[in-house]
Amino acid sequence: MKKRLIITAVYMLMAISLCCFTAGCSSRPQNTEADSNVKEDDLIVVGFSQVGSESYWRNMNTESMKSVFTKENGYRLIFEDAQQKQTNQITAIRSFIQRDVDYIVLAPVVETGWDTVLSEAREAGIPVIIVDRQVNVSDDSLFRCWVGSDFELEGKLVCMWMSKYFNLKGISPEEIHIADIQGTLGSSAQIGRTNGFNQMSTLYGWDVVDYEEGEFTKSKGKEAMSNILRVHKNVNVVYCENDSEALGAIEVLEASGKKCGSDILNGETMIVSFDGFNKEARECIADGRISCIGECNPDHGPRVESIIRKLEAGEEPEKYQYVTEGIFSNTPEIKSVMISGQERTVTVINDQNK
Ligand code: GZL
Repeated sequence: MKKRLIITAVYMLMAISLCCFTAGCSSRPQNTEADSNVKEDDLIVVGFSQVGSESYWRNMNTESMKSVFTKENGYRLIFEDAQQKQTNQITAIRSFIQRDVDYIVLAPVVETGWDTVLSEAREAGIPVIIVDRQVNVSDDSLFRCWVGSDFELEGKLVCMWMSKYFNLKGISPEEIHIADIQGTLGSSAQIGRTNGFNQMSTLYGWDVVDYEEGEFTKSKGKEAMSNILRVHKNVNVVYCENDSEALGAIEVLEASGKKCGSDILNGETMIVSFDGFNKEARECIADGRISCIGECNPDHGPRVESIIRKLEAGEEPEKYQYVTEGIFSNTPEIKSVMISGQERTVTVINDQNK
């Protein structure tokens, strides 16, 4: 009898704990199939087509997007790296359409060639947000809005800084022999920075000795610098359209026995650049090998997320949203630069804040 009672008690205890477990009495949160479906259904699905991973800037930009579009923030991010090929971006957008994402975010490698695939997204009723570089389309209703940099202004600001520096040091325009290592041809960043450079170098009367394509990469920047040095022995300023190119140019110049710095009247070669968040490039500012960097801010994740929040709330975001950016240099005497009525402060980079 006693044995049966014990067995009965054991069975009852087992029954109670089984009941408790299935009814969610356990301390562990229940993560049933149904719960996870509900959570997945609640997430906003964002398809992001990224240019590639060609530069330190691009990787920071990717990190910024990934750090915002997380499950904790209510998103499921589908990330596609295009390795700097537009065909890969078009394929990615079509896959986003097939998967019926809620939003498509595109960082376009170049400005043209987007009308057809963006029309397909519009037909599918999927809003498109353009980030960083711009698209040149026949109908700007093909995207809801764009957020990024004013690349032509970036170029003008860096050239204005150079002009102020040359005046400060008594260097006449005739003594300037400058080359432009361009970014990916046809990208907004290249188009804008080259346009700014062309307008200001003409205005100041600088001798532009060469243009070489650097594709925003260090390796192509090295190739471009070698090509320039082979033909133009008098080049004494190199305008690099991003930091990765500048680091490549410095490597080649130093290997050829040249010294990179601002003292061009004593044979140094001045390097200016764009981006400003690459640790190596900031060290080059602190040690004088890079004289000036036009800021190009990669932190677009929060900006794009704020746009999506507005769209989710039924609001219409501003069509073109420009990021305000400054200048980095190692010359404390130049505190700001003014262009087309816009003043930008110069942040001096040194060993303490590099
Ligand atoms: C600019 C961005 C450019 C960066 C480069 O917003 O498109 O592309 O300046 C990057 O570093 O490769």
